[in-house]
Amino acid sequence: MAETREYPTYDAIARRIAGMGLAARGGFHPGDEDGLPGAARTLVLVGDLGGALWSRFSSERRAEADPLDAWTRRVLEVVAAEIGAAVLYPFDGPPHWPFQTWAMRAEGLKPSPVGPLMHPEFGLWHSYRGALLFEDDIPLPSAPAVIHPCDGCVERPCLAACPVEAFAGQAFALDACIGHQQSDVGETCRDGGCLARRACPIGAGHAYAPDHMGFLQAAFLKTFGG
Ligand code: B12
Ligand code: SF4
Ligand code: SF4
Repeated sequence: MAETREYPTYDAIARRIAGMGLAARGGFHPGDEDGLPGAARTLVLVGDLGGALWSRFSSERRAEADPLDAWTRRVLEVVAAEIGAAVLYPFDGPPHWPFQTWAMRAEGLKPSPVGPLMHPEFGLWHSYRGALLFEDDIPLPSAPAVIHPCDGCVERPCLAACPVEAFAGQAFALDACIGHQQSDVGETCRDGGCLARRACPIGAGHAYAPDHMGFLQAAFLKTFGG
């Protein structure tokens, strides 16, 4: 007789990853059109809220290339094996898995004018670290009706804060941002984190710690700075 596996509940998944500083960020039941590998019937997003992963990552990080991504793979692979899931990562690719589209679907979030999705509590201080795929229908919480704070934000201080107006055009001006960060006057963005993100009042109390901000900017420059 074929072996049957009991799949975990959504709450059990959330509890299992919470100890790693990671959060279950909703999910959905994919169809063929999502082009996922295997026979995936449930996708659960895994992410960070307000830099909660930083302390656990800091104590477990190793001297290796892309340490946060490598740590993420280590911890999620262990969990996935335990609970019968496969894992997809936002940092694999290109082509990249559409994590922001998945997050809009799973949690009802919408993009801010500076790119990252806006979370009503954590503002711009959250991210995605993986997606767990299950070949079974796991009941999921429905995507909440989320208030989008940007809709009522008249002054939009995020847009005015960038010293090189990287958000003035149709697309994010990546070269201008990188050029500024690598220049003699780019220290504030480079070491303290993106000024546009820091100008947003929503979730400001959840802003990442200075060493976390500096780490992310350094990783960004390493990946995209040439
Ligand atoms: C390539 C990439 C970049 C590129 C290009 C970004 C872009 N906007 O295309 C660059 C280098 C510019 C970049 C920069 C940053 N990125 Co980036 N990036 C990615 C990455 C690896 C792939 C994106 C992608 O092409 N996906 C494939 C496409 C097909 O799918 P999709 O993303 O779901 O695309 C849809 C939606 O995103 C939506 N969409 C995206 N932006 C917007 C904006 C508006 C106004 C609207 C209406 C829709 C919309 O439209 C797309 C089509 O349906 C993702 C991780 C991932 N795998 O998604 C991170 C990711 C999007 N980045 C992220 C972050 C945090 C940043 C930075 C803030 C990094 C930093 N230094 O702090 C900056 C922000 C700059 C900016 N203003 O956009 C986070 C966003 C988290 C969040 N809260 O939403 C992600 C999800 C990584 C993660 N691990 O969490 N990034
Ligand atoms: S400053 Fe206003 S418009 Fe900009 S991200 Fe924050 S809430 Fe949205
Ligand atoms: S890091 Fe600095 S230069 Fe780049 S988008 Fe943010 S504010 Fe602008």
